[in-house]
Amino acid sequence: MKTKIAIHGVPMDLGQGRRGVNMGPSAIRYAGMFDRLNRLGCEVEDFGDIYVDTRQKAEEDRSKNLQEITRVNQELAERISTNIEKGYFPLTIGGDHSISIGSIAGVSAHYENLGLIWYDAHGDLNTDDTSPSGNIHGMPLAVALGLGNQQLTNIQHADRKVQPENIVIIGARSLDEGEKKLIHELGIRVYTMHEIDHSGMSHVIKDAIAYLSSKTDGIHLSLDLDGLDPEEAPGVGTPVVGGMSYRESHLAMEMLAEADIITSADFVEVNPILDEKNRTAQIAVELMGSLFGEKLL
Ligand code: 6HN
Ligand code: MN
Ligand code: MN
Ligand code: MN
Repeated sequence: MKTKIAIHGVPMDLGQGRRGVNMGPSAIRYAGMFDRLNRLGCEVEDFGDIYVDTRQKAEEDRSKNLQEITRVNQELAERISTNIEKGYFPLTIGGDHSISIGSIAGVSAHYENLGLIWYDAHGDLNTDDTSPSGNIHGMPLAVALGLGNQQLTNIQHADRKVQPENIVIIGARSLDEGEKKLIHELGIRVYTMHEIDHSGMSHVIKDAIAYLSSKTDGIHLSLDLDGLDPEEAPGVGTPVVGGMSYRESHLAMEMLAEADIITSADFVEVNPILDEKNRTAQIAVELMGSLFGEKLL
């Protein structure tokens, strides 16, 4: 695992319908992110938050708040790209999942064959045409594949940022019809909750690592806290029952740390207004610890 970490906070709540997720970066910092990573021997630099203009205006686009989400993701992509050149591991904290558009765009130019682990209850594979909500946080994986609104797919460069065969989705249990269709058409590997229940997280992660590691030269982890069960991580805007447990999630992070394959990451969708005593932010920080090599003994 790389030890020089660049933190980018994105207080974004325009990609979904519930307020409060803009306070996610602050809650994650308050839960002790810096010290936790620092104690592990990482050299951590916090580059602060990217400004998000939340002034209300008349809706013009099918995808809600498209203009400001595009602008913020463009800026995030540039900051991440610059920091990769400086040798940093980019760790992005949100904010809703629309920020992964910029995060992946910033990372993608630095790898020939970027891999992607999407740890989420959802597929986030909607486009302008298939989205039931118009919320851009349901679209970032489609955008990474070069699908959907062109303003979003054109950030950094116009081509596909990630190839479908380099993607795994882990923990899915709420997929829209258009997303299911796309998964089948593109042959994206999805470990739904069924596979996790059936074979166990250990097997699933081993399989995902084997599937991705030989054909990729870098792997981005995009971790949506709603991948976890809302009983354990309640501070998320789109909770779905029957999710991955706290322990399973730690195991997943520990195995990824051991495999030493993750080259950038996002932790998103922490909503302190919906949380209980900052538990979900705390879990995010604990999972970061495991991802960067923290051990129980
Ligand atoms: N997330 N599939 C739903 C939609 O509106 O497109 C929910 C998306 C949730 C997105 O949790 O990052
Ligand atoms: Mn590229
Ligand atoms: Mn989700
Ligand atoms: Mn998501």
